[in-house]
Amino acid sequence: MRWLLEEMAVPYEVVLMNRQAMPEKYAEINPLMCVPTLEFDGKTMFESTAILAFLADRFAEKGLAPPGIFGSTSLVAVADI
Ligand SMILES: N[C@@H](CCC(=O)N[C@@H](CS)C(=O)NCC(=O)O)C(=O)O
Repeated sequence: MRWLLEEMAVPYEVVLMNRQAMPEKYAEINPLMCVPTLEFDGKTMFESTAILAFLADRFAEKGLAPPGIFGSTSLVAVADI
Protein backbone atom coordinates (compact mmCIF):
# COMPACT_ATOMS: atom_id res chain seq x y z
CA MET A 1 0.00 0.00 0.00
CA ARG A 2 2.77 2.44 0.88
CA TRP A 3 4.71 1.65 -2.30
CA LEU A 4 1.59 2.43 -4.33
CA LEU A 5 1.04 5.72 -2.50
CA GLU A 6 4.69 6.59 -3.09
CA GLU A 7 4.47 5.68 -6.80
CA MET A 8 1.38 7.83 -7.16
CA ALA A 9 2.91 10.68 -5.13
CA VAL A 10 -0.19 10.77 -2.96
CA PRO A 11 0.51 12.28 0.47
CA TYR A 12 -0.31 10.02 3.40
CA GLU A 13 0.24 9.63 7.10
CA VAL A 14 1.46 6.39 8.64
CA VAL A 15 0.08 5.40 12.04
CA LEU A 16 2.19 2.59 13.48
CA MET A 17 0.41 -0.17 15.40
CA ASN A 18 1.88 -2.30 18.16
CA ARG A 19 0.98 -5.80 16.99
CA GLN A 20 1.30 -7.13 20.54
CA ALA A 21 -1.08 -4.56 21.98
CA MET A 22 -3.63 -3.44 19.44
CA PRO A 23 -6.40 -1.55 21.21
CA GLU A 24 -9.74 -3.43 21.16
CA LYS A 25 -11.25 -0.29 19.70
CA TYR A 26 -9.21 -0.95 16.53
CA ALA A 27 -11.68 -3.77 15.71
CA GLU A 28 -14.24 -1.08 14.92
CA ILE A 29 -12.24 -0.10 11.84
CA ASN A 30 -10.54 -3.42 11.08
CA PRO A 31 -12.49 -6.44 12.35
CA LEU A 32 -9.56 -8.68 11.39
CA MET A 33 -7.37 -6.80 13.91
CA CYS A 34 -4.47 -6.62 11.52
CA VAL A 35 -2.79 -4.09 9.26
CA PRO A 36 -3.07 -2.42 6.87
CA THR A 37 -6.12 -0.23 7.32
CA LEU A 38 -6.74 2.82 5.16
CA GLU A 39 -8.67 5.85 6.36
CA PHE A 40 -9.71 8.01 3.43
CA ASP A 41 -12.28 10.80 3.30
CA GLY A 42 -13.79 9.67 6.60
CA LYS A 43 -14.16 6.06 5.51
CA THR A 44 -12.06 3.10 6.56
CA MET A 45 -11.14 0.04 4.57
CA PHE A 46 -9.03 -3.06 5.15
CA GLU A 47 -7.48 -5.95 3.19
CA SER A 48 -4.44 -4.81 1.25
CA THR A 49 -5.63 -5.98 -2.17
CA ALA A 50 -8.96 -4.19 -1.77
CA ILE A 51 -7.10 -1.06 -0.69
CA LEU A 52 -4.79 -1.26 -3.73
CA ALA A 53 -7.80 -1.57 -6.05
CA PHE A 54 -9.46 1.39 -4.34
CA LEU A 55 -6.37 3.58 -4.61
CA ALA A 56 -5.75 2.66 -8.25
CA ASP A 57 -9.36 3.57 -9.07
CA ARG A 58 -9.50 6.70 -6.91
CA PHE A 59 -6.30 8.02 -8.48
CA ALA A 60 -6.91 6.58 -11.94
CA GLU A 61 -5.27 9.61 -13.52
CA LYS A 62 -1.93 8.30 -12.23
CA GLY A 63 -2.27 5.42 -14.69
CA LEU A 64 -1.02 2.64 -12.41
CA ALA A 65 -3.82 0.23 -13.31
CA PRO A 66 -6.01 -0.22 -16.36
CA PRO A 67 -9.24 1.77 -16.00
CA GLY A 68 -12.62 0.42 -14.96
CA ILE A 69 -13.78 -2.82 -13.43
CA PHE A 70 -11.56 -4.92 -15.72
CA GLY A 71 -8.55 -2.92 -14.58
CA SER A 72 -9.45 -3.41 -10.93
CA THR A 73 -10.00 -7.10 -11.53
CA SER A 74 -6.61 -7.56 -13.19
CA LEU A 75 -4.95 -5.60 -10.39
CA VAL A 76 -6.54 -7.85 -7.76
CA ALA A 77 -5.60 -10.95 -9.74
CA VAL A 78 -1.93 -9.90 -9.94
CA ALA A 79 -1.76 -8.69 -6.32
CA ASP A 80 -3.19 -11.98 -5.03
CA ILE A 81 -0.69 -14.23 -6.85
N1 LIG B 1 -5.15 -10.48 4.22
C1 LIG B 1 -4.64 -9.36 4.97
C2 LIG B 1 -3.45 -9.84 5.77
C3 LIG B 1 -2.88 -8.74 6.58
C4 LIG B 1 -1.86 -9.26 7.56
O1 LIG B 1 -1.52 -10.45 7.59
N2 LIG B 1 -1.32 -8.36 8.36
C5 LIG B 1 -0.36 -8.73 9.37
C6 LIG B 1 0.91 -7.91 9.24
S1 LIG B 1 1.61 -8.02 7.67
C7 LIG B 1 -0.92 -8.45 10.72
O2 LIG B 1 -1.44 -7.38 10.95
N3 LIG B 1 -0.87 -9.40 11.61
C8 LIG B 1 -1.38 -9.18 12.95
C9 LIG B 1 -0.61 -9.93 13.93
O3 LIG B 1 0.28 -10.66 13.51
O4 LIG B 1 -0.89 -9.76 15.10
C10 LIG B 1 -4.28 -8.22 4.01
O5 LIG B 1 -3.83 -8.52 2.89
O6 LIG B 1 -4.46 -7.06 4.36
